[in-house]
Amino acid sequence: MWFAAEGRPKGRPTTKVEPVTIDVVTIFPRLVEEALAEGVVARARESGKLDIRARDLREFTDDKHRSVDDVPFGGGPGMVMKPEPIARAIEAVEAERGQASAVILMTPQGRRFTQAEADRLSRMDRLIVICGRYEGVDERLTEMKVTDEYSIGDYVLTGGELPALVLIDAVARLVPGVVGDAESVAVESFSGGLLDHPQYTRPAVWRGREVPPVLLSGHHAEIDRWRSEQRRMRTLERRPDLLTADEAGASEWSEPSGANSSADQERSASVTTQARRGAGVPADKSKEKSDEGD
Ligand code: 4FV
Repeated sequence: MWFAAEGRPKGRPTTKVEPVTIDVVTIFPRLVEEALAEGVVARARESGKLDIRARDLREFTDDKHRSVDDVPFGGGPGMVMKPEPIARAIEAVEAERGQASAVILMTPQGRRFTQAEADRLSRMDRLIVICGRYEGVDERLTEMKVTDEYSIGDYVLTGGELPALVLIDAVARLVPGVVGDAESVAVESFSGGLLDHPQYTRPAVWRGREVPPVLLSGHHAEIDRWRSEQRRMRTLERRPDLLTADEAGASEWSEPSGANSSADQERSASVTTQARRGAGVPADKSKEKSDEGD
């Protein structure tokens, strides 16, 4: 249930009456509990903004070996997680908490988990997260019960617990009131689709290395300008895939007055060309110095 205080800008309500509930179905409940026992997420659990519980999958088995996996039909290496224990775990959680807003399976076959997805999930009331192990989960369970399959990256882990913890951490910090200063959640990497600007703190000179003077200038407009240029340049350089074609195209933003050294100008020119290539924008011949140097 959301409760938006009068007069607050539309958009993200500031307070939530009931806690966001997240139930994690796993064969290693202690691993999950340990990881959620420190820091911002632990404090949010104590303050009742988050109600996160690890559910031991073996409690939902009915054979004396409490088995959660079996051999794959069609043969092949490894084991597959049985559908019934997972289905019973989900149904038990929903009987206790009400129907889930989303039943999430962490798997390399899922769509890539992103900040936008974290934002979407953080607006929901009840999440159930299934942690796969072995070769994965029986497909019939996924078809019957799972609403969202997410991958945290194109590599294979030994289990879905760490991906589940990544998702929980990314979602939890977006729940209103979990991170003290909402401002820091509002402006950060990927919010606005760009990488973050470089950060500096005291001392102003560290081992002979200075902080960019603009940051010590007190000119907030100049500082904001420098930071947004840094965000754009870094994104062009490191993650042109994050930029839409015209953003990469429009990267020939006019040089800020003085904030950037000639080195920066040089870099941005070459960066622009690279990025245009990265973002699949045909190279602008006139700009490019041909290799023949004519
Ligand atoms: C994974 C990933 C991942 C695959 C086999 C668990 C493991 C085992 N999950 N993003 N990458 N899962 O590697 O989400 O079942």
